[in-house]
Amino acid sequence: SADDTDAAPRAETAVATPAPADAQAANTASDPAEPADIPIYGYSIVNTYPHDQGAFTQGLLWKDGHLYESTGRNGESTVRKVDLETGEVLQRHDVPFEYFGEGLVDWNGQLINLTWRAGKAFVLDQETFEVEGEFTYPGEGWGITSNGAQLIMSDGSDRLRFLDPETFEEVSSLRVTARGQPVGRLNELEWIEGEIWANVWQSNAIVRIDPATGGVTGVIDLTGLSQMAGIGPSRDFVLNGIAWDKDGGRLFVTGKYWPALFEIELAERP
Ligand code: DDQ
Ligand code: CA
Repeated sequence: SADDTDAAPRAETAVATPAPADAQAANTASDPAEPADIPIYGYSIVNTYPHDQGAFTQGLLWKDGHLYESTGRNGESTVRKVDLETGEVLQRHDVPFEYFGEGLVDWNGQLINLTWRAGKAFVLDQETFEVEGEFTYPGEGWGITSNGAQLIMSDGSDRLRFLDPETFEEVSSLRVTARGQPVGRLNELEWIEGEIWANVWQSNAIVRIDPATGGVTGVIDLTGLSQMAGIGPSRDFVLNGIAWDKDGGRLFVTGKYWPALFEIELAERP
């Protein structure tokens, strides 16, 4: 499929993310709707785990003691249940070749898997991995998560859509901004303690978003983590995938085709 090669050509600056600098610069503007300073966090690695180097990671989540992951690219798109410690794929669903798989969210005993440009999502049973249904949506599908009441999806722009989880109708949407400037390329999502965290595609940044205003309340600069995984500068093998174990308070991140997955903690920057 043409989708495979359809990513816009990018300068080699992709890995040296502009996001923290943008957030820094944006701090000079004055918008009373957003905090005076957007904190930029570093990170420390708590644990390193193996990750399937053949996984073009699109969605990542933690549920009932396991990781669930979706992968992309035509012919490589899957939904998997993964053992954290070994990285072993315990269960796997292959998405038909014509679809480029995208984000993944769990909802009510099911797993919902987006596709990039087909405008279609698949609904799988979390236990059996059988496809039980599907739904359509306008535009592209990138990341997806849930606030417990609605599904929240990204499409590569600065807009997040909130969907009714029963009808899949859009109920509202949110523009994401840092000091009033749009923050685009929002990709993999994770609902964490009342915030939306998002990977910014082809950057080392995760942004923390206030779901009430769309304002970015913090930027996590994960520069250096791909190197820790053994991945050199690349515009394809990018940071992507955030999972939150809310019971254990553990934060997991990985990247596309990375041989490692990390538990990290945020570090305050002076
Ligand atoms: N998206 O998932 C961010 C929406 C699109 C990714 C497009 C990647 C194109 C192919 C990458 C080839 C890697 C060797
Ligand atoms: Ca996620």
